[in-house]
Amino acid sequence: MGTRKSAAALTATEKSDFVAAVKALKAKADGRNYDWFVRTHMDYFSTVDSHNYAHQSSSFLPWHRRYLLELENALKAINPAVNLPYWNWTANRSTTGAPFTSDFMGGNGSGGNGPVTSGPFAGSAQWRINVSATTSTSLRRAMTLRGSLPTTSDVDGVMGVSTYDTSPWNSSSSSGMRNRMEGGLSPNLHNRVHVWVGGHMAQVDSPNDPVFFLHHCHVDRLWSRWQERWGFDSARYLPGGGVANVVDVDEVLQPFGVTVASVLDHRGSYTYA
Ligand SMILES: [Cu+2]
Repeated sequence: MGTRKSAAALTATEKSDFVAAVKALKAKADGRNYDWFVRTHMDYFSTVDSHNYAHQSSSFLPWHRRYLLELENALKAINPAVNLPYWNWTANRSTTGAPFTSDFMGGNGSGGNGPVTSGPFAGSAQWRINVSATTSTSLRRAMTLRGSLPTTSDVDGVMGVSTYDTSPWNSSSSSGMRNRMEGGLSPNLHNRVHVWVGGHMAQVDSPNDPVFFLHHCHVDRLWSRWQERWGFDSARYLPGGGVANVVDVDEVLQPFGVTVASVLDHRGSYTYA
């Protein structure tokens, strides 16, 4: 059982262990290596078998929860001490503070939408982009050029919405927690962080930036906080069943082969500090 900590609270060893495990996963020749996770996110960006598994759908939160857990397990197979850290963007809002330090995720891109110039993921010799929507082979960021980071009061507002999701269960849902968390509805917690970081994070191949996993870990932590308040049970997830092309609580999340119901209570696998 792992404990996921804030990136701002990691020790020097925890940071270097995490970076080393991520790089070892990237260097793995085949199977579920780092680039498999990038490709899977791209493949599931749009509809697969008439279902929007990963985005603009009720299953946005459970799909990414399982996706993160599979990456964390792949990192643990390399180093069992590693846990996924989260980037609390309501508290850590600087382009030079945690997690964007030169001993961890590295800093901003140069110029407009340029290559990252500091840290362990700067330049294609250290971190080569292999699976991508664009031709750039080095990691890019464009922090602060567009949008803004959500505030604590934005988060508190979303935590207070007791209904998980509402019809039509997509980016047009005009009520419910999920669309406010994902981004189709104000205050838009998740999408705007992708846009704020920019570069690869603003593209379908966003997992090429390792900070993707820290961002989504925080989104998962917020869902967990919401579940603590409103319930981890299956009845709290909507839709409950019978809605065509929407992943309901008893349907399987592909490509992982597990049901939504099986990922709702994560406390047997990991907890948040
Ligand atoms: Cu995302």
